[in-house]
Amino acid sequence: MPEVNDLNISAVKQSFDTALRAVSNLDELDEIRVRFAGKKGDLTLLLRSLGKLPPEQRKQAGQEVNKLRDEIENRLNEAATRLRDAENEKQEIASRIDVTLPERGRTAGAFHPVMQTMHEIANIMQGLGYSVATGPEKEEEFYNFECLNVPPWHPARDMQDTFYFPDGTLLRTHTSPVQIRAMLQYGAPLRIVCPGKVYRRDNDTTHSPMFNQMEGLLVDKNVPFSVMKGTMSEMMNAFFGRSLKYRFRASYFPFTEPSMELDIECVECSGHDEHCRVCHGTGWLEVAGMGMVHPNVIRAGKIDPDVYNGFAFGIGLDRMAMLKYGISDLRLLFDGNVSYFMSSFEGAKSC
Ligand code: 2NM
Repeated sequence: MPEVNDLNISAVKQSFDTALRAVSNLDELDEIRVRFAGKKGDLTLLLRSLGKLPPEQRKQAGQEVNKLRDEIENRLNEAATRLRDAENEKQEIASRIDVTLPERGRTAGAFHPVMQTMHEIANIMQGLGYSVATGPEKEEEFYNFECLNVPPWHPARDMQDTFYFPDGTLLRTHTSPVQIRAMLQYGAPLRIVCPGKVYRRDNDTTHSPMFNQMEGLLVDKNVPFSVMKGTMSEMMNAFFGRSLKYRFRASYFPFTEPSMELDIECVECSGHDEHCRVCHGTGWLEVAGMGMVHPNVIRAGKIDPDVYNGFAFGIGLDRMAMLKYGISDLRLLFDGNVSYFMSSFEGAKSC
């Protein structure tokens, strides 16, 4: 049984001092409060044992224990305030936004290969003085066929080839109607390219019911055939980034006379691979149709065909994108499955 005397009081004071100095958080402080100021704590024991002192010592010892109790309580409260402030500050610092951190990386979006191709060719043609013109995808038979010298009995007008609406309008089968509209709106001379979506009733491994076209039209006085050939070859050279071999073949379109088709050397094998998957061993790729614009078409554009002539061309942007970017299957351009493109990460682990 400890006796209440100077030694015991100062022993409690000393162990409180030591304990308080070691405290680093509020939980530890609570333990100390229980140990010293709690119901069964050291101070209570001291107070209880006062009764066992001889009466002449009791008063002084009582005063000292009370003094110690006040001191312990004050210092516990002080420590609580200090620790609470420290913890608040720690939390506040942890939740602070560090504006000096570098920004998180962000992956940039990318153009679809067909749109990339569309922009590349439009830019090339703008370099040759052409403007870009656009028009409606839902068209009138008049602009899509009539003005283009396609007679009503022509098989291209057939329900089998064209999407018609019940009211007789249709989804344009080419962007040529935009060129008629441009001739009517701007007259001659004229240099335009018309990129955009076109629609045909076709759906197999090499044909999509919607595809992208770029047509071009130049109307001026005394436009020679050679300008058409030079324009087409320069355009292809610029697009593929090298000087290619060309082959112009006689062809037929209702809206041009004479008409040609353009073959370029195979961009995959240059004619050196008899098993080439792109040219199938022919060495040539059919890339464009063109011709000198038919006088009836010039006239439909309200331009005098005795004063003005010109040439026009059409190219399929989807096929151009596939050739330039090595895309082997047309369907890859139109479905949302990107796994084909992800396979270009060499050695990537598939999980
Ligand atoms: C082609 C082939 C040949 C063409 C004709 C016209 C217009 F409207 F000026 F008469 N635009 N595009 C044309 C000519 C298109 O695509 C294979």
